[in-house]
Amino acid sequence: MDPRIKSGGKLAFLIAGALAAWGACAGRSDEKLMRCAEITKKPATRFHLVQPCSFSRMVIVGLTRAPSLERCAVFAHRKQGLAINYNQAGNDMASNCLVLDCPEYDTLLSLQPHSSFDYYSLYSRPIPEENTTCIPGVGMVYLHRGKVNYSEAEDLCENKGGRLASVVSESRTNGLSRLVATLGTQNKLTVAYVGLADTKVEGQFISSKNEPLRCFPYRAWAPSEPRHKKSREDCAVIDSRNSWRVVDCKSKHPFLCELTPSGPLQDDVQACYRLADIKMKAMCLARANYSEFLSTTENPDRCQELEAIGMANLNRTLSAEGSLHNATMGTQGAT
Ligand SMILES: [Ca+2]
Repeated sequence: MDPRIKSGGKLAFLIAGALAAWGACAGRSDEKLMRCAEITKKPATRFHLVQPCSFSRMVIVGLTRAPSLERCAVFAHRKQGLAINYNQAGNDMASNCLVLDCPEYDTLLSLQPHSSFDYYSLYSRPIPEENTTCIPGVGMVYLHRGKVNYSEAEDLCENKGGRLASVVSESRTNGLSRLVATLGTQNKLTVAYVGLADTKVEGQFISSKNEPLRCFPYRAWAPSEPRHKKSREDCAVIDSRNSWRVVDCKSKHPFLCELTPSGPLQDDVQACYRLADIKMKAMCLARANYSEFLSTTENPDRCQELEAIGMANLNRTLSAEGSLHNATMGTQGAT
């Protein structure tokens, strides 16, 4: 989470005012605007164990031999993968780190049982939403087809567990634009709100993650954009032809919401450890997708043991019933 500038203190108020005067504070809220160096240094998002003893058939975009899950995760981030099949006990020669372009997201039912691989994803919580799609290398994106104004779009997106989609690279812009194209017919230009606005300081565009656009080299403004004819033309839409445009923030459009990669809250895990019964504890941790317990890789028979107590199918069963979703959606907040 970005640190917030407290609104209560007079000193903080003066600092915030000074920052605004320098043209450095132009976010939607009072959240601190990120510096370019902070953006490049942001820690990579964690991969979470979603299903032990399972192998995903999503498209492999990279494979390597990795001595640890952490090294596999570093490799996966380099390949812009969103999920991993990982075999910690793999033999010395074979690739044991398979990077996937997208996570399993409709259900977990397309996972195959496997005696040595575990399936990890950046998105540990089930994503049941019908209008959510994977953009390979970018992330999970929810397209809201109903028309709302920009601030309604921000709120609805936040309620979905995300932020208005970032457009700061070519792969993002083109992937999002393809989704926008599904809103209309081939010859009709369609648009949707994305996370880019210059609400506070004219001409200084900020992403929904409080990242200044000037920190990124990529631009996709349509010809004669960004326009500033009216005072409220501060909010960006992406069109179905790979371009960004500025519109009146009160105008109503569909929007694109990028779901935040998610993991268990620390509190969930701590609550699980307070349970005395070993099976209850394992089930609790499986619900929280806590990897260290289930990925006890020193034990070569762990998959058979998990199968025997029904653990290997637990998430799958719960997910199919929708109860895992209910159990985990109450724990908002990403790691
Ligand atoms: Ca403007």
